[in-house]
Amino acid sequence: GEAFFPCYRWVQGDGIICLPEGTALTVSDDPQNLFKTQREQEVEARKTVYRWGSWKDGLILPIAGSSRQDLPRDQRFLEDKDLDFNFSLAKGLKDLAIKGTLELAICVKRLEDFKKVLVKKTPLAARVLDCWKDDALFGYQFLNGANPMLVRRSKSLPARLLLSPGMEDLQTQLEKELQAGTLFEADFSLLDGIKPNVIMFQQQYVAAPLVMLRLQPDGKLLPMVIQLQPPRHGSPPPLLFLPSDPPMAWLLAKIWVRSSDFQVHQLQSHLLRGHLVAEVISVATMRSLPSLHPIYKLLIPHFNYTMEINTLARSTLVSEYGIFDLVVSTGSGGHVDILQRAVSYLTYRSFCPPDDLADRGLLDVTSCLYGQDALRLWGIISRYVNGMVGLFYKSDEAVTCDPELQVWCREITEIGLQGAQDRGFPLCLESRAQLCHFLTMCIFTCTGQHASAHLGQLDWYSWIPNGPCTMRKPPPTSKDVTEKDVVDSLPNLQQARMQKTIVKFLGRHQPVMVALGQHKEKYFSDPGPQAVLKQFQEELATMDEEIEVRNAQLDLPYEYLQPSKVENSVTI
Ligand code: OYP
Ligand code: FE2
Repeated sequence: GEAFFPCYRWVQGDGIICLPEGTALTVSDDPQNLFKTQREQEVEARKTVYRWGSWKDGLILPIAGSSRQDLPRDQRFLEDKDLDFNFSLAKGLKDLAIKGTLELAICVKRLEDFKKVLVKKTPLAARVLDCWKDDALFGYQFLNGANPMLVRRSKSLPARLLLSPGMEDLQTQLEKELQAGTLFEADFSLLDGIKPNVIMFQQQYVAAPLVMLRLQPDGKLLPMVIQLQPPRHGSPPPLLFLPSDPPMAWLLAKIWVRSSDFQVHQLQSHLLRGHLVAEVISVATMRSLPSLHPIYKLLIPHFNYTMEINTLARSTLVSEYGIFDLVVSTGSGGHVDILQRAVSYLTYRSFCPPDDLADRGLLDVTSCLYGQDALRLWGIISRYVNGMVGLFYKSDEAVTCDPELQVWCREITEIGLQGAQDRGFPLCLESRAQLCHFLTMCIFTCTGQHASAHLGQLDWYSWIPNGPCTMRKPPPTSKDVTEKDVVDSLPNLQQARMQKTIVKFLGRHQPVMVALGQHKEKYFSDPGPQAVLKQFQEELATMDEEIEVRNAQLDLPYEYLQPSKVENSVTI
């Protein structure tokens, strides 16, 4: 979108001179304070237009306003985006209504019947349909699927994993992998105790599984055991499911994990860590930096449309009677509890892939393509940011002495993120290096972080049993499981259709899209910053080509951090 830039002017002789729009100045670049008042006025005016709102207690802050009409004019979708969004959504809902009435007679009796609600397939979605029962594809998704944010290398056997007598073999295998450093875990404890939804008078169910996996020398991650619920005091230890169990029992356990991953992925990784954190950075920047500021000019392309898409999500997706309440097992309040719990895991390190992957023991896992690509993209963004910061800050003191920059940083950490200094976020920036790290995190969050959580939806959730939005039976308490038990546990036809409609809508090709670093607006008129941007674009192009080549040689391509597919901001 076109950002609004007021004219900065000053009096010279008897004329008034206007600064060219693309001029970037920090406060100390203006020792005569020619623009001091204008800067202050612009920020004051912005603070009245961009006000923090509150959606739910205990969450990070959104922009004020409950509908898209309440948003500042500069933040609204332009006509092309608006038409595409409304039209695609209307078409999806219309198809849903028509099919819903034409096919009333259809019922789902076999797992195969879910093919009746299949989206036009991507190549990867076709593979999911063929191989979704394979343990290898189940394990693969933790590294390179829709949600690569949960799995971590085990440092010890998780306390919740109670191995009853008779499980000595498993115990030995787990310990062997642990010793070898090849034991991994995906723990969904975030969902423990979450109140499940009731949909059309029918109770839905939520579990909080733990999956232990082993990494093979060939890079495959394979499940060893699934525990669907944490142990309860006074109850017998929860059943453990094994690959050697009767196939339907093992399949149902894996489906429970996939449904849990759907919840954690959409709420924690996608909505909270992608959409809502990007919004905090956007609102804080609009509230604290004048348009003359170089960091404002650097960041502004990464905020386009974020406030409107998030306002839409709050008013239709996670609202009362919204999509979550209608068809998702954690809807009707549980989803808000999950978001609130997830806030305490918003650590600074977890937003910086070099730190996050180190903490999760994934740095040297070359089959984690998400991790490899995230590191590379982080590096490219970091060099871009370093180039820009180097042009405008000649010393660490220049950073510490930029009052606007310091207020901006504090606005993000303390206000927008509601006290994230307790989670390692900075309250002030003490050096150029700290500033660069923080800015890299900001840009990565608004681009790669969201892309890696958004772009997998169509591939992995088109086949409903691979990512069911709800479960209609409690987790199994015996290994005596039939196909009917599995089908009765999965979403019903209406729920499956709604999942298909929303996933198709969110995952469809975006006709109105600006790729990372490809914005056309010239926010800087000087050749210096323009050269730094050009270098950024060249590095992105190289990465893009190399991923293309790599993916052509792979059995399963990983595309979600390919620069030409990553949007320049969170817009969908
Ligand atoms: C906004 O039917 C957005 O009116 C998507 O969300 C869909 C709508 C409105 C239409 C709702 C309607 C944009 C942005 C976002 C996000 C993150 C969370 C995504 C969760 C997706 C859940 C899919 C649920 C399937 C059953
Ligand atoms: Fe998204």
